[in-house]
Amino acid sequence: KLTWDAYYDSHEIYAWVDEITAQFPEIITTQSIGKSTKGRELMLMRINKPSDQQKISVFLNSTGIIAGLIIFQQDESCFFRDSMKDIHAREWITSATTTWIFNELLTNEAYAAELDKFDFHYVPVLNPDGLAYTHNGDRLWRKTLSEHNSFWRCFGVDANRNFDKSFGGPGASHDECSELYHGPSAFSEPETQAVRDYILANKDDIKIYLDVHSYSQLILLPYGDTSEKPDDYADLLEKGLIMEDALRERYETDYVTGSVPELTYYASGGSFDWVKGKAGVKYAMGIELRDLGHYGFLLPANQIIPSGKETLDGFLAIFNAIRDEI
Ligand code: 0X9
Ligand code: ZN
Repeated sequence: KLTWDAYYDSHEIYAWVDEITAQFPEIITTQSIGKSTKGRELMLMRINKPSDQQKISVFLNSTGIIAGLIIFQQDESCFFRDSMKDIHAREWITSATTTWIFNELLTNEAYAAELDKFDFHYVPVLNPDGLAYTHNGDRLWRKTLSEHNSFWRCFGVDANRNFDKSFGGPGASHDECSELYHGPSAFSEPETQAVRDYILANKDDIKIYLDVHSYSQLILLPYGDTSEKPDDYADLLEKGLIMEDALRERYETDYVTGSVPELTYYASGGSFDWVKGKAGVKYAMGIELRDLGHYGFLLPANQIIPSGKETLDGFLAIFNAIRDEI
């Protein structure tokens, strides 16, 4: 039973998925979109209220476009290079925040109308192997747990350098011992293959792709592999700023919106770069959750619910703004 006053491993998160799916069988379906290197399930929740489907198909017929379909990709194993100076931990706040958000959307009557408007495709844990390893091995682990060279001692690939957009370009490492190792080839990891295949099968429906990370309180816009911006960057920036404002309202938590190199560093082979640049999903972006580095990855669990509340505010603001536009 998740209580959001502690951080959990994937088997506990999946137990919550099963429980809430049993509680709302008419709204939620789950499916496996693949298996991790170590054989863990890569689970996707579809949160799609039947009445919504009616309503959405009307929108589809009248405007040509359906209400937003949203994917949250969880990359459980990332950290900023400059955070090496801090006490390190993992991006545990990402799954904690998004599970809280979906629990709230489903169980708090105040959000019933919001559920009518969106068809969510939600991956609670994209890197369950890495997450398990942060709980029982190396708390600082960022990568997957795949082994690509039996002659060498290092393992794991940075899943967020493994997508096929400028694969092996700036901000990724050829060194398999690096935290930023891009892998032997694009989509070498079962975790990134699962996202690729699901997106390619659903790209005409998916209007928003949101990649959730921590930390730094940033709304990251494409691209990460180049300082060139997409032609429609102004649209993404406008929506990002709407999310930024909504995130600030409740607790005055400051988020900053901008392109990846403007706000951080070059990062090639990133998931939302591929989703926008190759799969053609217009609103593909990322968010780095709390905090600004005081606790960093060791964010106390008593911040999970506040993070959930403000992030839900931000998500609803941007999803509705994009839906209104469509
Ligand atoms: O470096 C990353 O993968 C992300 N930051 S993190 O500290 N969570 O590791 C930023 C990724 C930027 N996204 C893309 N280039 N698509
Ligand atoms: Zn990350």
